[in-house]
Amino acid sequence: MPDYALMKRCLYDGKAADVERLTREALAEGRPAGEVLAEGLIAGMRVVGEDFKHNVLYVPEVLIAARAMKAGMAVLKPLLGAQGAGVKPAGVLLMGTVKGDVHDIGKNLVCMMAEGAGFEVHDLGVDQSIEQFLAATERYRPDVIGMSAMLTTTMPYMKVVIDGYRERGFGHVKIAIGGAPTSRTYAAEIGADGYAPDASGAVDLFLRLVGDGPVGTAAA
Ligand code: B12
Repeated sequence: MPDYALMKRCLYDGKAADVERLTREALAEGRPAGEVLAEGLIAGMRVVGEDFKHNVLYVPEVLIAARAMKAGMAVLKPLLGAQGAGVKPAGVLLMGTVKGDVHDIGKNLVCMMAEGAGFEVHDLGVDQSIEQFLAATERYRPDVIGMSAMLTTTMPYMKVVIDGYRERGFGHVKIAIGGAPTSRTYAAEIGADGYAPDASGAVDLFLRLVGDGPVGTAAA
């Protein structure tokens, strides 16, 4: 059994090389990539989040921990992709964290899992304005837009994007939202087509939206 407690400790301490090594070792022991992600990396980041909330950790430490998490995620990425590859036909997904918000760990996980489920994913990155979402929509013609926000101060921008899409004739594109402060209720309130609380829920949601949608390219 991998030492997930040690992995969490190393992530907390920002030891990227150790997190990467422990991730590789857990995989070498035959543990599934999804388990290593959940029990090691996400669980470790949860502790970081709690201590950040209670002012035990500050922004620099959280950034260093986030870098360690990314080192582990880089090892898992091809596997999370491979596990779903070819299993289900999917559509084109455009993902971005909204304007004013630089949190990208959750968004990146969603992108990885969606790629794994066979989506063609275009990741815009963080701090994305309505203009950037629209320009990328014209370029990539996505079936689904996925917006992420981690701050109560940036989540209202999701409505700005949704209203912008409806006003500019992109009303047919399905819009999904996610991120810690958002919810199903909030999605309904701002006119989004769906919400999911985590990366695997996000993939189910995208598949459903693509399957149901008028521009869907595949039946889920
Ligand atoms: C890491 C982190 C940072 C890092 C970000 C590094 C990075 N590259 O992402 C840094 C240090 C930069 C940072 C900065 C700040 N942060 Co911060 N941060 C966090 C922390 C600790 C973890 C977030 C995280 O990565 N979680 C792990 C991932 C896996 O979870 P997730 O993001 O929720 O994503 C999952 C789901 O939400 C969902 N999902 C996500 N996106 C989407 C999209 C779609 C379409 C779908 C369907 C699903 C979906 O699936 C994901 C995977 O399962 C959280 C605390 C916490 N517990 O969440 C605070 C937190 C989000 N930060 C917070 C704050 C206040 C800030 C700052 C304002 C601090 C400051 N004073 O400067 C700045 C703001 C910077 C900015 N303008 O964005 C607050 C937000 C409070 C609020 N309610 O508004 C939190 C909650 C901490 C707290 N409790 O106070 N932060």
